[in-house]
Formats: sequence, C-alpha cells, structure tokens
Amino acid sequence: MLKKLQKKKITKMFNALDTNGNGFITLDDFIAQFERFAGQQKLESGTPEYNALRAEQIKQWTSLQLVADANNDGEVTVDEFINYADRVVNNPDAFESYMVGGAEAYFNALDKNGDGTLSLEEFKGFSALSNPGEAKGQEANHEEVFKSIDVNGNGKISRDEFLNLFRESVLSDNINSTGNKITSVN
Ligand SMILES: [Ca+2]
Ligand SMILES: [Ca+2]
Ligand SMILES: [Ca+2]
Repeated sequence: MLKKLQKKKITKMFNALDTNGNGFITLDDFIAQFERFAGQQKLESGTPEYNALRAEQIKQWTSLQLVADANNDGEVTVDEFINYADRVVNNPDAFESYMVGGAEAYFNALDKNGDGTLSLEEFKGFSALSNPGEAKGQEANHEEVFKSIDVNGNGKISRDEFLNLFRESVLSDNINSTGNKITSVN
C-alpha cells in the first residue's frame, strides 16, 4: 500500500501528466508535454535527441496505458493511476524501467553540452516539464533546489544525483527529503 505522502505525490504527478487538465491522462497529454519541453529546449524535430525523447515519451504512454488503463478505454483516470503506482512503487524492477528510464531520457535532453552533468542553466529547463501554473513557483526556487540536489557542491548535478532525486521523489515518505521539492508537495 502507498503511504499517505506517497499517495499525495502520485496525485501531484497525475496532475502534472494530465497536461490539458481534463482529468484523464491520454497520449495527447504525453505528446503535449514533450512538445512543450522540446520547444523550451529548442530541440529541433528530426535531430537524434528529439527523436529519442519523443520515442521515449510514446513508450512511456504505451507502457503506462498497458498496465494502468484497467478498462482499456485509452484514458487513465486518477484512480487507475494510483492503483498502478501502488504496484510500481512496490516493484523495484518496474520502477527502474518506467520511472527512472524516463528520467534518464530527460537528463540526456537537458544536458545540452553533453558533459554528463547538469549546470544550473541546464537544470532550469526542467521546469518545462511542469504545468505552466506550477512552474512559476518552481522557477523561483530553482537555485535552492539545484543546491540541495548538488550534494557535493561542485556546481553540477551528476546523472546519479538526478536519478536519485527521481527515486527519492516518488519512493520517499519523508516530507523533508529533497526529492519532494521536484514534486513540490511541501
Ligand atoms: Ca488530459
Ligand atoms: Ca481507463
Ligand atoms: Ca552539461
């Protein structure tokens, strides 16, 4: 069973994925999220990064729909999503392939200069993943969030630091953990 805070975070995540806010997650939401991110990152269509991320996004939807869309109507409701998350969070293999796989594709897209780390500037692109309304608040504390993720204080976020943040953001039931800052529940 999901803990109370986890459930709250999963609901937040649902709202973030429901890009057009109609109460269902569909392929359109995934494509819209990708397009907003691609636009913000100035990814040009046809480039390898663009294609890889778009393919990853569609794969994410396909795998989500396969396991979460219980009545198979092409829409994932919040209840379907929570039931699904309950299973994923408690299954490390599924979690790594679905959630962390997606996070890694975004890390690669954010890492503009391809040095395997994210600078503060590169990290700012992360806000494009949030709903426009939510992104405002996040913009303000980017620097603070960046510093708390950059554990060794070298001014860069490594791949591991980024992926750990994702794991923590979903799995942790500690309200004070850094991962909560990206799902902004506190
Ligand atoms: Ca939607
Ligand atoms: Ca459904
Ligand atoms: Ca970089």
